[in-house]
Amino acid sequence: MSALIVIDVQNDFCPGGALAVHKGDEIVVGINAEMDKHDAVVLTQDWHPDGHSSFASQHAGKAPYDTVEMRYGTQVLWPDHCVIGSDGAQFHTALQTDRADMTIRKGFRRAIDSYSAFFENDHATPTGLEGYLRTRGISDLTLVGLATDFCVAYSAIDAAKLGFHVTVKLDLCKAIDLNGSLEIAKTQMADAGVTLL
Ligand code: VGL
Ligand code: ZN
Repeated sequence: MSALIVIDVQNDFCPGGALAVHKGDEIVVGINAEMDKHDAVVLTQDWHPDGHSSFASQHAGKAPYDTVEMRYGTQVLWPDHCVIGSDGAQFHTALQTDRADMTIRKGFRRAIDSYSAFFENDHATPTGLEGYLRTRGISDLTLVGLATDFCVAYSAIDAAKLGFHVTVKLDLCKAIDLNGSLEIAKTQMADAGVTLL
């Protein structure tokens, strides 16, 4: 059984959004077409409360894309994005959300970010997605969405570590690419046993 995991195809990650990924909207048609090739479709939604600790606006003297040391490790600081209930947090209007069996939200605890669909950035607090997939008998995952080098990569690596067979369709992803982060993410995914297509 296979699932398509669609990572964070939300307005704020598309052109015109608060944390726009270059050409982020261009993958939507291809993602819709991919949905029918899988037994299950899961959407993830970045979902931050106002004043989330990953927002640069919450750290005096810091700017977006600076880093800070959190209790759980180094955290990149972002522009305010995907605030709960905002337009930016909604899925891109062309995404076929009706086809989704479930939507999993992440990043809703103020003190900790969650790039991965499986664990928060402490690599320990589960989102519950693993249980959902296992109880449905799903062993094969295809990941697509935004952004390749953050939420897609973190999710893919965690999924591989959990024992799922994981493929990332790079043509259905777009990257932020901060200081070479795309190349690093690709190497880390490959090292974790993720198939990159
Ligand atoms: C993401 C940065 C902050 C992502 C989410 O979806 O890749 N990146 N929040
Ligand atoms: Zn976020």
